[in-house]
Amino acid sequence: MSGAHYFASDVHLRPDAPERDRRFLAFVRQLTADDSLTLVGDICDFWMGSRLSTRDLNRCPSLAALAEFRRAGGDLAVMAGNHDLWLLDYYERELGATILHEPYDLEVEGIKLRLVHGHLLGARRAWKAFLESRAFFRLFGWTPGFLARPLDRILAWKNLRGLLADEERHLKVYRDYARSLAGDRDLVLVGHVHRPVDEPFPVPRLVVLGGWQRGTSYLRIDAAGATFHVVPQPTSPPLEPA
Ligand SMILES: [Mn+2]
Repeated sequence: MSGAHYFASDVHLRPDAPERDRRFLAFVRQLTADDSLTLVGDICDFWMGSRLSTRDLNRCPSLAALAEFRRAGGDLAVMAGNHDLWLLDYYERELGATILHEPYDLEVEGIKLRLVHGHLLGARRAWKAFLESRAFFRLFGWTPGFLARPLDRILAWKNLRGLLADEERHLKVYRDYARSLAGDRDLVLVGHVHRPVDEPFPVPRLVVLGGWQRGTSYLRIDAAGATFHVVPQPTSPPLEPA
């Protein structure tokens, strides 16, 4: 019997967000060895990759559950986002994940999919591109904790100020991108923007997987088709930038 194929992105695991980790853990634990899970970027927040050791990462319950899912025979594939680009070696070596490079095309149950994280499609600001450089990654990793935490907050605040405009700008780019694939792809699957979106028309269908800060969202494909699941949290924590 063949299982289902699941897609999620932008969980943004971080040590100071244990509730997010618990929800992702519950999601990973309900998968069976017949299932496939494809993670479309930013499963870990920048903080995880730049400041935690491999041993610390392996202690994260939901990351350990991903490794367990893989060991049990589940199929795990990971695409990098702008936050976890530097964790690809970790995902491959410690979790046993297959690394996907964007844009990535696959066909599941007869549905032709295009996968991209979304930050490279042309809507991001130059200062954010610097934050994704190896130089900034190293710098942030070396910054003492008493400076790194306020810096992390300032960057989050600077991101938040333009959040809605930023989301709209990205969504417009995503829609144009999806339209450009008409006739070639059936479903364009994107992350990065933390708002879950499912626009079946015009074809191809555009699904923005959405962040896990304020809810749980994932796409599930089985023989019956592709279903987008969104479960908002009853209490909403503050918005967080992509
Ligand atoms: Mn992102």
